[in-house]
Amino acid sequence: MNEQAWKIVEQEIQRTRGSHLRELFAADPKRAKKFTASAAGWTLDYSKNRIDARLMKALVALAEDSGLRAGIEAMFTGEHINATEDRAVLHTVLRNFSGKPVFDKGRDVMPDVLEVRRRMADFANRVRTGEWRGFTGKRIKYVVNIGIGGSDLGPAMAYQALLPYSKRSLKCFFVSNIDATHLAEVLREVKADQTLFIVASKTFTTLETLTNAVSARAWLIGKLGSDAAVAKHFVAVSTNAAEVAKFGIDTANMFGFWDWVGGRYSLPSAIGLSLMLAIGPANFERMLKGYYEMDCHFRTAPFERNLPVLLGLLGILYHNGYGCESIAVLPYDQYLARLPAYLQQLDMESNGKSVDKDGNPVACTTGPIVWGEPGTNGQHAFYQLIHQGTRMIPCDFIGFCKSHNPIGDHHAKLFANFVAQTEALAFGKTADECRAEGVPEALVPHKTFAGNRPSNTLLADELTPKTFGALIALYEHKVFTQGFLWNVFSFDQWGVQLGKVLAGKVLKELTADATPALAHDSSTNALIERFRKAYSK
Ligand code: G6Q
Repeated sequence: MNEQAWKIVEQEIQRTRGSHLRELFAADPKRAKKFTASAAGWTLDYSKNRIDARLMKALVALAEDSGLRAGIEAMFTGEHINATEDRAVLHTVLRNFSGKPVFDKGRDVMPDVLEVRRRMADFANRVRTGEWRGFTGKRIKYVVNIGIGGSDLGPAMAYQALLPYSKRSLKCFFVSNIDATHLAEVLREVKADQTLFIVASKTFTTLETLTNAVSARAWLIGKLGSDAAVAKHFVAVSTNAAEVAKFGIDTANMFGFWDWVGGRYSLPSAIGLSLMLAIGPANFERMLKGYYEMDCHFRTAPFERNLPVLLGLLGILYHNGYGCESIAVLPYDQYLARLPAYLQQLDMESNGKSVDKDGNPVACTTGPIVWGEPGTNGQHAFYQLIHQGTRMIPCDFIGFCKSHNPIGDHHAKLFANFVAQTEALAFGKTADECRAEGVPEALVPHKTFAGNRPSNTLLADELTPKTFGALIALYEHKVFTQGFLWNVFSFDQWGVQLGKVLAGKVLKELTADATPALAHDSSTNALIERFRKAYSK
């Protein structure tokens, strides 16, 4: 971070540290209006944060003086900002509706992007209309996406989020874990002659995905009695045509993407094929347009009104200014139940870095711990700690004015909880208020709420493909903003790569016929020996 600008932020934090949100709201009736900004169907009310105008100005100056504007342009224009892999970071072109070219290594990438999307739409339409049939001539009723990490979390989360827009006669499942239970339980739910498997893997070398895909293929052939069935029941999404062909999937049934799409940013690419099958190409495009609207906003809006930049700066305020280690994401919408898990990967894999772009240890902590559950469930579980625990946990509350399921007064009750929680966190309850309610003196300390606990409220009219796309782009760019200010490389993931090779050696030792000479520590050796004994029985 720009040291000079950060010093000023710190001074402003010192100045405002003693203020309570109760006083800040009382002093300024226009506070909510002052600290609200909107874009792409979303309104961000950030007034219930420990901020005032001067502190916000200092934060915005931090972004400006750190060169964020140029950083954003570098990403959108295809500079190789993923330097450790020497790659561009161009997930934004997957939803570029400007009609303008975008270049990587001197080549316009837009024609390829549009061509893959056209092929995806064509395929999705054929499956959805029943033109594409299974090996025995039956319509496809089940789609099983086999992938993990970035090739799973996005489509799985989005399928659930956009269920109201999906074709209900087509059911999607997502298999990721190498634990055979995951695959086995899904296979119990589907019928081989009506199932389409999508093997989704950027590299097409990931152990979990290939193991699951091989087992799924054996199951299918076993059920349908012919190797020829694979052509009608397996398609692939990958950047690696050679490995796809080696696996036995005709590359005519492969949907490609490119090394400049990071796994956790790949939902709008062909990795979203299962989602497109479910919601149809038109809704998929509406989702992309939501992403695009937020992209344009991020690229052009002044920082003081720029939603991703504001979210990023407020996160930095708490993370680096107040030492908060985690943030809670609390969607008040059951359809967004998997959003916290998705954002966990997006944020923690991108900014969980401890060296800066020059390879030196970072000067400040990076990457918050992201967690959460949908409201109101979380209220009956972990909110206690947020309200009265010893830690400060900034929260993002996400909600909608309208419900897809307007049954009775459910939605008003949900919304009442959504709003009331942010109010209670901000204002708390004083000891005097407790006494006025007749709380016995001995219980007053237990029933007092300090308040002054920060939250953002993100509100849209309705969860639609468009507002959904805009929401995901908002968080992508928030993560970009923070990674840029922390001066870390947000688009590599060497820790994940490490995991991909670690298990290989142990696997050989677990399954070797002859007892291997084990040279690990005594704990690891004992665990391997115990497994070998049980495995050989
Ligand atoms: C995402 C990560 C990681 C990746 C998975 C799956 O940004 O790189 O989660 O998506 O490891 O990788 P493949 O798609 O190559 O199978």
